[in-house]
Amino acid sequence: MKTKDKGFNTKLIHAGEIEDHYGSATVPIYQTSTFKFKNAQHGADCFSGKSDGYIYTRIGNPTIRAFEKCVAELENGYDGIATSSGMGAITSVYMALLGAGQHIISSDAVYGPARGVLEQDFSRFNVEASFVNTSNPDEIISAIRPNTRVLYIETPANPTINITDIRECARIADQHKLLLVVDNTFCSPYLQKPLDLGADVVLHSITKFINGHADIVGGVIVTKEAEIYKKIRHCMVYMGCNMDPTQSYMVLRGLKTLGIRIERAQDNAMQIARFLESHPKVAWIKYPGLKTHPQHELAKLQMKGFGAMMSFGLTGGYEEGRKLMDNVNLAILAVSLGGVETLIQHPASMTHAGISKENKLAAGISDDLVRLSVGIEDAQDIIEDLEQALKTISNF
Ligand code: LCS
Repeated sequence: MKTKDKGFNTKLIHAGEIEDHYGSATVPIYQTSTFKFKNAQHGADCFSGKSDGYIYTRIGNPTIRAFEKCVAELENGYDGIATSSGMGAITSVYMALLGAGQHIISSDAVYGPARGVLEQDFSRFNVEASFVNTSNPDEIISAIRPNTRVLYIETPANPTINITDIRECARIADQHKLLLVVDNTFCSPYLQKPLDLGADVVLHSITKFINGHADIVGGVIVTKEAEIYKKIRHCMVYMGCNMDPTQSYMVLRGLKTLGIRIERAQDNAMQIARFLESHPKVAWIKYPGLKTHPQHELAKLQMKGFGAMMSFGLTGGYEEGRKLMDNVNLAILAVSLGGVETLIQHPASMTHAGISKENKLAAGISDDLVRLSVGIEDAQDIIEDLEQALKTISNF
């Protein structure tokens, strides 16, 4: 079925659908590593691109293609590339778009390993990286060098919930001939469409909202144009960062409910943010839906809703934050995010532990920061859980 002119929720259910031999209503799992050629000529045609037949699952597979096509439609892009993990997506993009002697500007607050791999690994190949507060366009402009090729942003950022103006970044990127890459994990295409706002590449850890059920790890990249798409696909295939057919099947299933999951999770998140905002033991809270968020107006402009992610600090600081996490019952103390279950974690000692204390502080990742990924349970139950856990800690 053609879904290009259909609504987002219809696309979630039908985009990327394939017609298989048996008329299967859902996309089947083609759990095969390799595909039969009809004859030697067919094999040669598949390799030369004259035939679009499948060759080998690292290169392509019908279940994986269904997922890639679906997300490409959701992001209004040219085509999609599914990867083994979100980091597989990020490193494939870095590898494809950067070379020795070139420079990337990245948001300072990004998922820890997205920064760590540039600092510790790509640096060994003479790729230079600057980390700036991309919420301030002047900082981006000041960091541009003659060898800058890529502007990489995460918005809202993990875990500071800082928001970066995608349109403004696209304008800067255009002017300075940079490629703009946006990690859209915290929003999913339901809430934010970076390619429509001028980005060249959008990527996700599908481990989060896109799959939504905390049962698989994966990633996806969507590009605006064919040329960049080919470069990234080449790197992904040659580095072997491909998704597996069963992973693709799982995420196609999880994806179908993205719209209703996000609507409910962000409705819960707003109620929880209001509860935390007025609690005497909460020193500060960052949630895009609150007027106190410094980029609340920007969030209204570039996001369709405020999402389900928030961070907050306690008046008692680091130690009391840890105590809070030890005393929640319903919220699960775990890293990751974007699932149907509420998760709580402490980035300074967990997801962002690999970043130096100095860089963490400079990026706004304070020791007292607690991150909450709000699930789709009943809001009142989540609030009651946080309330009882907050009672166990001291108020300083
Ligand atoms: N981008 C963002 C914004 C992320 O939050 C993560 C993972 C990744 C990329 C990498 O994706 P992965 O390879 O794990 O699929 N974020 C995590 C987090 O906050 N806790 O655990 C993983």
